[in-house]
Amino acid sequence: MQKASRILADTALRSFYVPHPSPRSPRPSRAAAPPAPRGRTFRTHRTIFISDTHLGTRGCKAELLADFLAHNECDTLYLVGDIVDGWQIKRWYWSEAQSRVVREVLRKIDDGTRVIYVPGNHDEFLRDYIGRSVFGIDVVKEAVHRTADGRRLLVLHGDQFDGVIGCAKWLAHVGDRAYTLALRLNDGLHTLRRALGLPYWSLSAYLKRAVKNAVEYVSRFEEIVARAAASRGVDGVICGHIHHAEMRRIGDILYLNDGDWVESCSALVEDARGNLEILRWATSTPQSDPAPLAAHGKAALIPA
Ligand SMILES: [Mn+2]
Repeated sequence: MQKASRILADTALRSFYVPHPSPRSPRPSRAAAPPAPRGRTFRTHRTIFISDTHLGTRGCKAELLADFLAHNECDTLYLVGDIVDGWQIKRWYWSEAQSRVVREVLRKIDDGTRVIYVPGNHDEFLRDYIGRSVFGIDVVKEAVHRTADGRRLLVLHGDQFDGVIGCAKWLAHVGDRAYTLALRLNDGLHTLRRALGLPYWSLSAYLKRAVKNAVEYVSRFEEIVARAAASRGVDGVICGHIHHAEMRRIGDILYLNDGDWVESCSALVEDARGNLEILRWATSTPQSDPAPLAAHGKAALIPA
């Protein structure tokens, strides 16, 4: 089931990734980037936040990530945890595209970008290096980012709240995509079970419960993180961990999640004036207005 949904997701992503010649090549030193997908342009941001890239696993959408890094420059790059997946060391997977991701980050450092790394749970081995600079990357436990318009945003990965959420994290990974697939499989499964003389069992009902639980997990995570930020007296919080990009106001706190590079291929960017925006690199639909998201963002996840 998980494999099937991954194949489906991969296929969906590939269909968006149409190789297209780059409109221009601004720097000769740029690492060998793949051709830009249709409509991609080079952009410069004040700050880029990415997390949950899970380098070292097959799940990492390294092609898209390297392409994103090649087309988006910034003064400061925050790596908000789960960048390298140390949990997969026994099933380590590395590809040319993943090397390209590393080269793009190092190239940014050479070009003057400050890189700040806030380790997560999958790369907790890097917590031994907190307070140090490793390959020109500053490793910190957490950070307070000040936006161009003066807001103070707490930057942390988010795994520190796992213990208090109270429902299983893996359920959060059963997304609506899996549910859509399940609806299609359900009919076939029903026919098969009937032919075998087995009673009716609804795969979609099973997954609907799982998805409902996932939605509950996500909103509880968001509320707990926002509450922690409020107690710290900051204006907002930027995190990752749950692979669910979001920008919404929770009470007085601006909650921002930069998403992931396993499923959604999303990043959070800040421009020179302090405007924040979620970029979705696979589909290229920017999300910059927090208001409508709060209204129907998660409700759409719950199947009727
Ligand atoms: Mn994590």
